[in-house]
Order: sequence, then structure tokens, then C-alpha cells
Amino acid sequence: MTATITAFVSSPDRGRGLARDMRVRWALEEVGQPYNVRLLSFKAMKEPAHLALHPFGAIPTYEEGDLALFESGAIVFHIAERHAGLLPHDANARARAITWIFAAINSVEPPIWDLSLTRIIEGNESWSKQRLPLVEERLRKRLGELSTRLGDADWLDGGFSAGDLMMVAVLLRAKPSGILNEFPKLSAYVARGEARPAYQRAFAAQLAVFTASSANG
Ligand code: GTB
Repeated sequence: MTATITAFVSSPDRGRGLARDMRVRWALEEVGQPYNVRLLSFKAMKEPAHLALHPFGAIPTYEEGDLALFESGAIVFHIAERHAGLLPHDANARARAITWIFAAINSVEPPIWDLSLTRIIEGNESWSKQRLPLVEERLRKRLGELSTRLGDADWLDGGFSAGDLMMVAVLLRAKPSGILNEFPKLSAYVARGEARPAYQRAFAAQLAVFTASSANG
């Protein structure tokens, strides 16, 4: 059964692939599964029909037959479990790849998200300028630790896995700040992820949505 995901009808990132539907599209492309996309306005995301799918009124969601999921991490994990290509067969290697999915969402995404909030959402607050260096240092510390672990390897633990997919998707959010560039090994890691054909297909698909929404005003 073809899954249906949700995405912004007009993404605030202007098609740069930073909204969280991108990681779900990428996972589906990696495992070769076709998918439908239901596009939502911010208003529609807060209406009962969508809130029944997503308690927090956000994207992405994932529907497949009787199954409805929310949370991009859970969705990518589900796709990786159901289809070959994103998790190793060896039980221990599989557990480590799953650990990297959690690490991306729980340990790396929060300081990146905090930086976006401080710069964009809280940017006009009187205390924002004072807080920014603390938030940036916290992110640098976490990226330094990740970079040390990655070392000169191509991927975090052997071959490319759902853990790398999630980590690259998360790190992409740190790119616009310029801080990712301070970590050449991580920049190269992200570039390797972006170069994957499945990533390219997913990126083109979400960009086409933004381009169409701009053309329609
Ligand atoms: N933890 C959830 C998950 O991983 O699925 C978080 C879901 C979430 O916050 N989704 C965002 C959303 O729907 C879209 S991705 N927000 C609308 C709302 O909550 O009302 C977050 C996002 C937004 C904008 C940019 N951007 O402009 O660059 C990037 C990422």
C-alpha cells in the first residue's frame, strides 16, 4: 500500500529541504518506496482532521493503511524496519544504527534547534544577544564531540544507515548558521549524504512543491 505523508504547502524554508518531511521523503527514496504527499497550510495543520493524526498540529505525518504515525524519527525508524536498505541485518549493528537515530534527534537536534530559536524566533528579545554565545558554544561542543566520533569514516558505524540519514538531516539545519563549516569532517559527511541519489530525488520533490506554491501566489 502506498504511504501518504504530509508536508507544508508553502514551506517557510523556501524549498531548502530543512522541514522535517524531507527526512521522511529521503528514507522512502532510499528504500525505493513510492509515496503520496498531502500538502497542508498552517491553518489546516491546526484543524481537527489533522490534529487527529498529529496531536501537536505539525508535519510530517505518515499514513499507510490502518497505520497513522507522527514524529519524523518514528516514521523513519518504521520505514527502515519495514524495508531493506536502511538498517543492517546483524542484530548488534542494527541496534547501533537505531542508537544513532535517537542520538540525532535527542542529542544533536536540540542544540541546533535552540540556535534557530535564539536567532530567529527570539531574535528581537532584549536578552537574545546575551544568550546567543552560550547557545552557539553548546552547539560547538556537541558538534566537536560528534566530529571526533566520526573521525575519518564515511558514515557513523560501517555502511550508510537510517542513523546517518537522520544525523545528516539534522546537521543540515546547522548549515545556514555557518557553524557547521567550522567542522570540516562533519561538512564532508553532510555533503556525502546530500550527494546520495535518494537525497537528490527527495530534495527535488520538496523543492517542486515550493516552486509550484510560489508560482500560484
Ligand atoms: N519532533 C517533530 C518531528 O520530528 O516530526 C517536530 C515536528 C515539527 O516541529 N514540524 C514542523 C511544523 O510542522 C515543521 S519542520 N511546524 C509547524 C507548527 O508546529 O505549527 C520544522 C521546520 C520549520 C521551518 C524550517 N525552516 O524554515 O527552515 C525548518 C524546520
